[in-house]
Amino acid sequence: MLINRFSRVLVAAVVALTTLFALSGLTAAQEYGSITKAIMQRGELICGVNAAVRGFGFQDSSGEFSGFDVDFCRAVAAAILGDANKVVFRPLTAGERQAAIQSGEIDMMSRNTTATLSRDAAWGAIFGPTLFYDGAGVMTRVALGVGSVAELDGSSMCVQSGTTTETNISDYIRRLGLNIELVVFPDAESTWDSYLNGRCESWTTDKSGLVSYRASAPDPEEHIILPDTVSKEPLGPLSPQSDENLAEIIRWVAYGLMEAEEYGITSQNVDDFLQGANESPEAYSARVDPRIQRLLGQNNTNIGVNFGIANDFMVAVIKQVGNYGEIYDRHLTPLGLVREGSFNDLYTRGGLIYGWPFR
Ligand SMILES: N[C@@H](CCC(=O)N[C@@H](CS)C(=O)NCC(=O)O)C(=O)O
Repeated sequence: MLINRFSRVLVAAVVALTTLFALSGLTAAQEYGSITKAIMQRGELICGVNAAVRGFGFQDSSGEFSGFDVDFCRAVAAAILGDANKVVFRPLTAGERQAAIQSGEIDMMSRNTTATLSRDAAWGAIFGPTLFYDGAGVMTRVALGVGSVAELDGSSMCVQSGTTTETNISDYIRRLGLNIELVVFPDAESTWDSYLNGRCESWTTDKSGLVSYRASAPDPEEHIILPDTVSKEPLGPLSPQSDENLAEIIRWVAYGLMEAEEYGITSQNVDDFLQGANESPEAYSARVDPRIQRLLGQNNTNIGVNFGIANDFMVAVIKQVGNYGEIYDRHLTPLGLVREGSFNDLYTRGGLIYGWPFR
């Protein structure tokens, strides 16, 4: 009797679990990652972002976050939860990043963060694809009449702590045999204000950050960004290494945004590429490129189900957030960050933005 009841409970549990995996598209061997599961149960993605760099991650006076990196969090929320608005943004300074990713306080980070070997190892993170290829640079006052970092010999330079910039500029100064005093500040505002107030003759950060701050300066034309590129700064999202499921979702959202741009699929026209309710697979295949069918998870393709999310997750992402180019144009083009001819152009136009195939 007891054994009977026990086996009935066991059978019911097995049936329930099998149904759950069948519905989610995951097999028993690939259970949801713990963070992905928590995001689904909570109904919100907690994303660590910048609050101080216009165009990338910025919090306005009403508390709203916007920017290129912020939109990537929104894209991941659309992929996992079907709704780009289901994000809680956690503002992080440079020095707060490691603890935030290690403590589980955030699910992921999308905040002008450079992928490096030591961060990969020490932060316990998985870096996603590079979304913006950058390099550190130096800004100085036009009035100094300086044309390169070498000409700043004997002066002082403001830099923010907890950044790759801090170590990269030291290496660069040593390499050029210069005597430049580095003055270190804990956040972007104090670094920028100190430079503006004349504490340092120059300041250094990623060139994207320099462009962003210069655009908001009271007198932009009084500051120049020197031609030196101090380092490589591949900027992209990251997530804790304890959840490979989430890291895969992040990776494929990033590549999906790039593929969408490559195929000319935008937030405005994505519906034109979907299979009609009464459209046969043959008619649909004659009308829409099979690469696009897969990107959009149409016509019995196995796409999002591999990660336990909506098979057509890229439809929600593109509809609600746009493709890579739309996101770039919305936030970075207005800053004056010219995409054409840069590393951040699509590979079909000579850049490095190259989405892996949805096959
Ligand atoms: N990419 C570099 C630098 C990123 C960084 O934190 N840059 C500064 C200067 S633009 C910043 O965003 N500061 C904003 C803040 O700390 O509030 C890194 O990953 O270390």
